[in-house]
Amino acid sequence: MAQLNDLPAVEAAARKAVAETTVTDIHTHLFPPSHGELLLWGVDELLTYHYLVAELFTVAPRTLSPDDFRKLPKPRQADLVWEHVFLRHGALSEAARGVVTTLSSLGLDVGGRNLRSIREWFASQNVDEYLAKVFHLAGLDYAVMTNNPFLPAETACWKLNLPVPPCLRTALRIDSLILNWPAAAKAMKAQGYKTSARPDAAGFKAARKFLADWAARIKPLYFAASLPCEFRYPSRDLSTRLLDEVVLPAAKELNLPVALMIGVRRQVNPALGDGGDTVGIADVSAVQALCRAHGDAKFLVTMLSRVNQHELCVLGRKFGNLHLFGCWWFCNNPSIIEEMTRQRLELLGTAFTCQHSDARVLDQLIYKWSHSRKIVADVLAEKYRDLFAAGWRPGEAEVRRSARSILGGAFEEFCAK
Ligand code: FIX
Ligand code: ZN
Repeated sequence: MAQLNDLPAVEAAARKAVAETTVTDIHTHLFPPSHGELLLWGVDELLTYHYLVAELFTVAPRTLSPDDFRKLPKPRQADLVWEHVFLRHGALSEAARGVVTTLSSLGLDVGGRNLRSIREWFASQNVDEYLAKVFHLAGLDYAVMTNNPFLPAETACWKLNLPVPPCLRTALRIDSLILNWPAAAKAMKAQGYKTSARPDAAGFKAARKFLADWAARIKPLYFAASLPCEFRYPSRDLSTRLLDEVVLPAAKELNLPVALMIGVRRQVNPALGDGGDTVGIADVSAVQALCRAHGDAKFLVTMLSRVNQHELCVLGRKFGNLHLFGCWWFCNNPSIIEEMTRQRLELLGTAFTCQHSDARVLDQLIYKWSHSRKIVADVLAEKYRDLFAAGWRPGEAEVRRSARSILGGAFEEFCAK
């Protein structure tokens, strides 16, 4: 193994490794092109991303209400975001800069600020070819979708057995099964399962069958749920019984990890739709209790609050059935990605997944990964600089292995164990 023998070589190798490593994006809200309008792409979807719509209403004139905004056609909504967030307020936020990075990476003249010509370019794109182009530009092997078996718009597509490109993998999204049994029971009943609003043993048995059937249909890499910051385990809430008697038995049976995304406070401002959610400090000991109570289950965990990160990171070192991933949502900002990645490398080595995109719009893969790669590259270079100063002499392959580990390799290893 050729060793790297000077500091600049080690740092350059770390940056090169992160820049060139193929990434596995373990959580997105993308869909196959064959699922039609479920897959969002193009400049108008980029501009009306709920992050940017929320920003719009921090600067928009009071004469513009979210209700009026939502009634407008998508291009008109995009025009308003472009005008107020970009042209009048300078596009400095991470979400706004993201649009600029994406358009520039596609070779479009964003500096000219001509939205009409940008729109014309997108109108000339073929979605299947464009999907391949975006995955190539972002440097991804595959991305994991969010597939909700309780939503008729989604289940209808799966029951038609439409084509799914290999670069898109599935995850079974089960929030309502944990948080809202009556709604989940109703949806399962509509699909022919013997469930009722009363959470009983027969209903739980049917729900386990529902999960197994959907797993057989779409072959998910994991079950996933986002949970509120008030989530507690164990508790007297029904959620504890649903985890213990439905979700975890089904997951263990299928040897699938359960991804928990914890810390959201949904709909503090419903007028903003998806942009109306916020963050709350969650209870890390709920994760601790789950890992202990279900030592034979695998947990993928990310938390929304910056305040929870250190405690969660330490916990990540206590349980082999716990894998931490991503700088989720309100943590997906350069200053916090840097802090979280440094802390995780210091406490966990490379046994974590440093980021996921959470892309809701296909094109976002381009900026979410180019922005994160840069920060992760700087932090990894810094850590290798310190390791080199201590006397370790890594080879280039070893550095590449570390980069791949935190960009998807460790996730695949965890899922396979
Ligand atoms: O629960 C989730 O998967 C969240 O990522 C979304 O609900 C959220 O709206 C989002 O898009 C975050 O980036
Ligand atoms: Zn998400």
